[in-house]
Amino acid sequence: MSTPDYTRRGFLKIACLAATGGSLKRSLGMAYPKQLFADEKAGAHKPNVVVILVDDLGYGDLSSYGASDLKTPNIDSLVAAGIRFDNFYANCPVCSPTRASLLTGRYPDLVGVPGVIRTHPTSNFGYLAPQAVLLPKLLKPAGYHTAIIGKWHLGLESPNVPNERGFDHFHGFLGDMMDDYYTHRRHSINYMRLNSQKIDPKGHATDLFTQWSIQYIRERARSSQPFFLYLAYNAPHTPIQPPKEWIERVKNRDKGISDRRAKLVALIEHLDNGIGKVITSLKETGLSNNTLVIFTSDNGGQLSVGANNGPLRAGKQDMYEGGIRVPMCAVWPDRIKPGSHSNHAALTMDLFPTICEAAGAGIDHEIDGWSILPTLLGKSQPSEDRFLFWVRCEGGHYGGRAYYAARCGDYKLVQNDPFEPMQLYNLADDPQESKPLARKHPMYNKLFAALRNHIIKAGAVPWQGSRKAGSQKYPVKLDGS
Ligand SMILES: [Ca+2]
Repeated sequence: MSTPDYTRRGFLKIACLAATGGSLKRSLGMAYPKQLFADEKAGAHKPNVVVILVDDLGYGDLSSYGASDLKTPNIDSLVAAGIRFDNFYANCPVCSPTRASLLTGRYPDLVGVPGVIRTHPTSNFGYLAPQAVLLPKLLKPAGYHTAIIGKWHLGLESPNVPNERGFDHFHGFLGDMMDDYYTHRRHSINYMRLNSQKIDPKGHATDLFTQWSIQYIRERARSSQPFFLYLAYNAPHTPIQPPKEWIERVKNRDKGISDRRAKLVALIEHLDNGIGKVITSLKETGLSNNTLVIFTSDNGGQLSVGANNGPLRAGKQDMYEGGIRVPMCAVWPDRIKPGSHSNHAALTMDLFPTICEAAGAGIDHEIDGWSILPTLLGKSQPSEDRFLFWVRCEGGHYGGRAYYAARCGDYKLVQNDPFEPMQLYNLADDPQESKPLARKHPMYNKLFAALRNHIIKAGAVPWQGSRKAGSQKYPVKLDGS
C-alpha cells in the first residue's frame, strides 16, 4: 500500500508543531481524514484492530527478545509475522498511567492519572479526567464496534467505567490487580463485570480472558462491522500464580530452575498459550488477514518476582530502561512486512493516533502521541527530536511525591526516586545508565527545562477527582499516621 502524500505532510506538520512545543490540536484531524481507505480498491474495508496489552512483562521475558529459559512460541510467531520494535516504551513504569496513555493518546498526568488508581483513597494516585476522549469514542463514529476484555484499571465506579467511557462491550475487571487469579478478588471485593453486571466466573483469569476474547471474535465474525478489541491480560502481574500443570511442565523441562523463576516462567508460558488461542480464532474465522494486531506490555518486569528485563537496568517502578522499555510488535498481513524491525523510539501513547490512522478515525483535539503507522508500513518517518516525559506519583517510601524521566535523542534525564538528584545519561554511549554526565552538560538544562514545563502543564489537571459526595472523607489522617 502506498502512503498517501497528505499523511506524510500531516506527519511532518505534527512533528514540527511538537518539536516547537506547539499544540497538536486540529492538525491531527487534518492529518488523518476519516476516509483514509475509502479510495482503495473495491472490496477493501477497514481493518479490525486487536491490542494485546500484557501486565508487567519484562523486556527480556520472551524467547524472541532473548530469554533462554522460557518458551513463548505464540508471541514469537506474532513478532516474526510483523514488525518488532526494540525501542518501544511504556508511558510509565506502572499500570494505570500507561493504560491511560494508550486510551487517550496523552501523557498520563495530562489526563489525571500520574500514578496507580487504587481502591483506597490513601493509596490512590489517579482519577481519569472527565474531559479525556478515549479511543473507542473516536472509533465508534468511524464504524467500529469496541470491546475491552480483561483489566481496565482506570476507575472503579461510575462514570469512570468502560461502558461509560466509550466501550460497547466490557468483560473483565475494574481493579488494579487480583489478589488471586482464581477468586479474582481485590481487597475481598469482586470487581469482575460483564458490562455493568457483577459476575463471579470460575477459572484462572488468563483462561477466562482468552475464552471471552475468542467468544467475542467469533461473534464479531458474523458481522461486517469492523471491531476494536483491547485485550488486557493481568498476567504476568503478581501474584505469580500459574496453573499447577504449567509449573510442573517448566520444572520437568529445566531441573535447575529456581522455584521463583519457574513460577513466573509458567505464568508467562500459560499467557503465551492463551494469546496463541486468540490468534488462532482470528485465523479460523477468516479475520486475521484484515486485522491489525499490536502486542506490548504496560511496564517492565518486576525483579523481585524473578522477571528478566534483558540487558536493561532495573525494573517495574523504575525510571531506568528496565522499568519502561518493553517488547512491542505489530502484525497486519499484506501491510506490515513480516520479519521487519525498527529502532524508532515510540511510546504507548503513540498507539492512539496510529490506530486512529489505520482505522480512518479523525482526531480533532489535542493529543501528545504521534502516529507510527508510516514506520509500521515500512515507510520513511522522520527521526524524532521530540522531548519524551515519564512521571509517576506514589505513596510508600516515595512519600506521595512524583519522580521523573525525560528523553530527547540519546540523552535521558532520570530521577528514579523523589529523594535522588536528577542525573543525565547518554543511552547510546551508556545503555546501562551507569555513568552520569556532568550537570553542566547542555542537555541537562534542556531536558530539565522541558520537563519543568511539562510539570507546570500537568499541574492544571487534578488527579484526586471528585468522589461521590459523602462517600469519602478527607483521605489523609491529620495526625500523620
Ligand atoms: Ca503493570
